[in-house]
Amino acid sequence: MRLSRYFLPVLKEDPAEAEIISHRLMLRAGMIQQLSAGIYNWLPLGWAVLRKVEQIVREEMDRSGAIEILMPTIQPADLWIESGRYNAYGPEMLRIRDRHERAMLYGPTNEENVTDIFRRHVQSYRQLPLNLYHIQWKFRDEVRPRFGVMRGREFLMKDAYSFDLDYEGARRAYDNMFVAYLRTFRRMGLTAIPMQAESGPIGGNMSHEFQILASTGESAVYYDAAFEDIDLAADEVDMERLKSLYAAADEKHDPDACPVPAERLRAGRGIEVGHIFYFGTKYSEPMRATVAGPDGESVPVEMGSYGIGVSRLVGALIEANHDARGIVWPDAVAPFRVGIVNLRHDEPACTRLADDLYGRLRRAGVDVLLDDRDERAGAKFATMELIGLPWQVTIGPRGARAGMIELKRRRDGDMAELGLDAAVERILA
Ligand code: P5A
Repeated sequence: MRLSRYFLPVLKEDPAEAEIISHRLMLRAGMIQQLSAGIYNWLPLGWAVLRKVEQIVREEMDRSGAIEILMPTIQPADLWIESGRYNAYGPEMLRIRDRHERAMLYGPTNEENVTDIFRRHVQSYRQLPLNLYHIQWKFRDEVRPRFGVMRGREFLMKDAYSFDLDYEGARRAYDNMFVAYLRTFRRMGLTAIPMQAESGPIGGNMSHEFQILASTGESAVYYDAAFEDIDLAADEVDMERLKSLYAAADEKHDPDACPVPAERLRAGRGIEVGHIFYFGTKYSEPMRATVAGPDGESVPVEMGSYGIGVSRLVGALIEANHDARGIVWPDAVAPFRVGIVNLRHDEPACTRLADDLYGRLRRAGVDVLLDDRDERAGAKFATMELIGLPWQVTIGPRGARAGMIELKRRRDGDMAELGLDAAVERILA
């Protein structure tokens, strides 16, 4: 992409309304723009990151055996009356009437919707286990939307729903999602700490929150250092060990009763990016989602639901990856892998070299942003630092005449003067 043809409305000043760093940086880097409280436009750079995050979530869900569908954002109230949650959910739910005065709502979650799909199509235990997921916008009329996309009113969630014949099966489904979540966050370069949690309005009696570590996180967490090097590549992850590792939120952590030896206890700050629930027959019973078991007897199906805050993750990733000059994207979610700054677009040697490198990287399948604007060098560098692409290339008149460019790694500032071949090789490595 040529920056002269792109849409990147960066802000020079810190926006006054942003209280936390990720919100400030997302606004300044032209990633998002607020339309109404807690409701955001995703501009090209933000949308590019959101899509990358979404794709990693999707790939790990698919790998876990879950199957993607798409349920609508608008649901009929009837289903929620059937499950008994319509009144229980309260003012967080956006209630709507259509032209026929039928009660509708903008879905804050989809347990009822997916249970309805299930009961219409699945009758036998032989069709189990089943896990259906989608990635869809939700609306929750939060009392205090804040921190940008971290607590929005409209936000993108991945929500999966598992169906099993019995508790044992449901437990396996839960563990399977547990591991898929750790893999998902690790692929984004994040360390996620699973913690036992309250199940709130989703219900049930087994629930874990996944907190990713960031020094600016909302809540204090204490955890066993062993979380940092669990082998997630193995086909069979050791669930017993994984679940036995200690993790506790600030209010639950008791230094005197803590089972982890001091040298292995870590304290950090966390942001909740995922939440999983086992709730048995809470929805299947009132909604009559039953299957015939091996003995022919009809039983309500055992369920769980599993959420990841996809749009929240974009903010959380920035909280975990930034410095004084801007964002520092992990490779896996960077909107472009390389940014090229052509310092002198009026100098043929510079422009030729910039175009050459741009073309070669694109042909190799690399996303590149080329700053070909007629701007001061200082402004170009500031923009590149702010948007935090993993590799920065600077092309100036002196080097260009010798066919040399300067390659810098955003994360550690490591710098090298290289010819084109060597630069391309380093970037592709
Ligand atoms: C699980 C999937 C559920 O809704 N039903 C379907 C269950 N769980 S949850 O914990 O309420 O939400 C799942 C994740 O969504 C993110 N999230 C939000 N992100 C941005 N703004 C919000 N207002 C918001 N509310 C929830 C969180 O990451 C949460 O873990």
